[in-house]
Amino acid sequence: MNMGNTVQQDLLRQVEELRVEAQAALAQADTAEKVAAWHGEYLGRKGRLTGILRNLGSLTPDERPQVGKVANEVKTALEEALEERQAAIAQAELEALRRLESVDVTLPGRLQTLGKLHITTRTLRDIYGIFAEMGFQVFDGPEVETDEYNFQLLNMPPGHPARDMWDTFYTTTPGLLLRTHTSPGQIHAMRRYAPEPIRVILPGKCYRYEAVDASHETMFYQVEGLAVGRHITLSDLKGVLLNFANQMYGEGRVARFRKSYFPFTEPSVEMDIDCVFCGGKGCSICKYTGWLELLGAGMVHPRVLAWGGYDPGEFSGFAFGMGPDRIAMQKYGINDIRYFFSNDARLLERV
Ligand code: FA5
Repeated sequence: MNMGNTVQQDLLRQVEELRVEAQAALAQADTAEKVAAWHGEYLGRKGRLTGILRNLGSLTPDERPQVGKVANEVKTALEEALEERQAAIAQAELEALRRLESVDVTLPGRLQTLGKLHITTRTLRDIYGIFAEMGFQVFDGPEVETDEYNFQLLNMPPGHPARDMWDTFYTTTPGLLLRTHTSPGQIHAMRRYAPEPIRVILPGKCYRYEAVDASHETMFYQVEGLAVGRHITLSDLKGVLLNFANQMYGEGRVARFRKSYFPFTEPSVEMDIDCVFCGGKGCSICKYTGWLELLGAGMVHPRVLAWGGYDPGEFSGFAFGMGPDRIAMQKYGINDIRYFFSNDARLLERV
């Protein structure tokens, strides 16, 4: 064994030691930063493997290839190990991220708040259902009306004092206004179907120039009813409305009809039912009268029938108009109509 040989073996030993040490260190490097530092220390241009190979010059030309070969093998093996390590770290980082973002199925779920139909919408649907069974179809009329339909064709010519009861909001177009009631729909329906018999209900929004309080809004709903045919009498009106009250509020309702006045019906009545809260004994809801006001109604005025296209000598009809917001208030014990449009979802929980 000569000197060169000893140096050669020493270098081979150093390379082998480096391999073992580098592999152990790589196993400890658990982040991309530590792996990069590891690469710099062992395989970089100023790294330890390069440092060892700088001593190749002290070997004889015969000895160099063997050390060079072993060093290259170690370098390749370490580079492969590095790639594997990098891939493992990337995979682990991805897993950690996935765990962080994933759903923990053992956590209790968040309660979904389900929407509900508005109380007026529900009441309207109840009303449609009850009248559908009695053969009434739904007929839609416009919310923006002419003075002619809202007043004149309902027997209220310009200057008629009853117009004051139904004052409204006017558009900048003369003669065009927001309807104060659904009654103009009577004319639309009659003109559409005359001379056929009619049984319709006309639901929709109405507008009034009104002082707002617990039972009055400037925008509210009405449902109009209209039946036109031969031999229709006030008894038919009473029968239909009593049937409606029994279905809407429960069987056994007592109704009372008071004489009233509407320019478009003759005779005119107001219908009350016994208070659904106290059974007629008297309470704060019925203002201690035992009665709840339900709607206005009457026999269609002969002039209105004629303007609708029917011969009043041959045809007769009844009409009524009710306020579904007020009906909902009575039915569900809500004491202020302003809740209906105040956007407070707690109102919906009360039904
Ligand atoms: C009328 O509007 C008549 N057109 C009803 C009618 C139709 C009579 C057909 C005869 C034949 P009245 O102004 O009373 O009548 O209104 C009818 C219903 O609408 C009332 O009973 C009430 O329930 C509702 N209502 C009226 N004004 C308001 C308001 N400001 N806020 C909420 N509801 C209202």
